[in-house]
Amino acid sequence: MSLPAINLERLRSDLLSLFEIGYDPQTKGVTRLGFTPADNEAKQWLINRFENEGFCAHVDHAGNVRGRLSDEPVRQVVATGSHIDTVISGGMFDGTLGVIAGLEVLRVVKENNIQLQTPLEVFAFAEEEGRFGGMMGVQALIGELTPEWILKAHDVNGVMLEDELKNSGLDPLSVLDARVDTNYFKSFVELHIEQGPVLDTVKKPIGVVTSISGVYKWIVRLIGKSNHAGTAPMNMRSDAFMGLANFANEILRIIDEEGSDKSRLTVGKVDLKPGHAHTVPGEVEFTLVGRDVDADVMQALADSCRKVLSAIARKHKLMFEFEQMSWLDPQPMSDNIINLIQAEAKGLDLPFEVMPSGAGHDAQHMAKVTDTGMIFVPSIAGVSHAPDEWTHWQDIEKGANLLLRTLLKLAS
Ligand code: HGY
Ligand code: MN
Ligand code: MN
Ligand code: MN
Repeated sequence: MSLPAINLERLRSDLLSLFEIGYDPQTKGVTRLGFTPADNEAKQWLINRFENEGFCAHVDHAGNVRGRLSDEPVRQVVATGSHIDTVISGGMFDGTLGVIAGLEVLRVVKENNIQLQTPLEVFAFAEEEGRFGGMMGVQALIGELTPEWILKAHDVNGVMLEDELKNSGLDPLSVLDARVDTNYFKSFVELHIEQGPVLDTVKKPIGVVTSISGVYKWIVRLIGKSNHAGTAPMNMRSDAFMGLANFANEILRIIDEEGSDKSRLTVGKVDLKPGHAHTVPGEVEFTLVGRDVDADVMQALADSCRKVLSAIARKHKLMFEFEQMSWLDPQPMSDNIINLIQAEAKGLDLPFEVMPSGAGHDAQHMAKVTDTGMIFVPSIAGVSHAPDEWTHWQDIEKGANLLLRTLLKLAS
């Protein structure tokens, strides 16, 4: 009997439709920040898709969308999925591929009337991109959130998580009720684009992920003195921009001396205040995101950034402060899932690369509570978090079929 396979046309059609929600024809990118109207619209679209297929779906107290074949009570599930929230002006596949592939797996199970020992559940985890710091949806499921964090969390523009939850029809104080029992998850496998250049370089269609990079996110403030751009002598300024510029020039040295080839330091958003051409900026607020696959290296990077920023503040007569929005440790994947994915890839005659993930993923949290693995498909030229993020459809088909085979093995 031939083994069931995914239907690429259905997968493609769902990905293209979902891409329209939050799509900007100017930038050709999609923006669905966690708990914004576009994100909520995408969640409703997903629930409708599950229900149109005769499946059951709901949004839990933390804003995760969860879909299963039926709503009969279950003690344990084999889970899959990813996220449908995006960065600003993101691409078509980051997160959405894992969710839509999970929906397609449910369709294949139903149309082939496959009987499973353990039910499958597909998750679109809420707020994976860390608008408010961390990965809130999956962290709520595994019990990592506190009421204090929920009530104080805000985004880089000062928008409170609490308000966005209410605007999304969720009760901030019920978010913790999303927590599931520790043995609810039998295992979890996430299909995701690599978002980096490795698979495209080695020309292999599949990545088998061994570990996921850690990531910390700071909001840094350098506070000096606004002053007249014409009269203030250069040596009498407390110019916040010059402090940032000085730090920017130190980033590569910090990585050289404290980091590894997997280390990353990124300043993604900068706010100069007051922001007038004729005024020396008295304040700069910027995001600083540090990453590495090794926890000690990540800590060394953070310590060095703090030291360098303190020295720069003294040199430029500035005040330095920072807020740590999140610190997510690097996380190894489970050996048994890594081995299973490799075995199934061999069974499908798919060449694969065993590799770490430079990007963060929901799987790095799921791995704390259950056997977890990730399957990568190539990102062309390694581009992601940008409109020209792209993956060949035939690679998507290979990755989705490998996910199908792996989940069927885990659930049978
Ligand atoms: O930024 C990341 O690594 C992930 O996409 N949240
Ligand atoms: Mn992302
Ligand atoms: Mn992602
Ligand atoms: Mn991610």
